[in-house]
Amino acid sequence: MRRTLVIIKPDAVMRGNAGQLISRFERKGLKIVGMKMEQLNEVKLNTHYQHLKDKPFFPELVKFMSAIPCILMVLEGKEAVSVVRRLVGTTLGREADVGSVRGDYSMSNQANLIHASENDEAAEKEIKLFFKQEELWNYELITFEWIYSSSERGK
Ligand code: IDP
Ligand code: MG
Repeated sequence: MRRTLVIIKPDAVMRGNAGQLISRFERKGLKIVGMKMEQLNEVKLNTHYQHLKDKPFFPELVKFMSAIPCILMVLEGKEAVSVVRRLVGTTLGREADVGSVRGDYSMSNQANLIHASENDEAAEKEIKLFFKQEELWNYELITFEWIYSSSERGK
């Protein structure tokens, strides 16, 4: 099983979409192992969006992401990183596949409701950046028995 970081961005919180978005992850069969609300500061956003620092839209992105609190989640499942990226859809909401979060809710290249880690390496770094060890919960999700085959669960 793998873990990935999801941020429900300020636009989704402000538009009242958080519950519906959390539901999408639950109904897919992902396990919530961490969840909290936090207003992200510039220091953390500089680290998180390091790869975009030289882009002209970077200052606007930081302003948007720090405007109000976000909801941060860590989700667990088999190949969780790529599964969640597909559920979220491509960056530009206007062109994202219908059925994906961005395809269903977004018209924008910035206000696209959700951040999801891009690969396993990024997920590990991002989870460390936003969550303390004691904020990640180890519990058995008994529905996994009905979500996966026994060989997929490694049992
Ligand atoms: P991703 O969120 O799909 O992984 P990235 O390229 O990593 O996309 O960009 C991070 C975030 O920066 C995007 O989700 C979006 O909010 C914002 N962003 C990306 N490209 C643009 C742009 O061209 N204009 C404004 N904001 C952008
Ligand atoms: Mg990205």
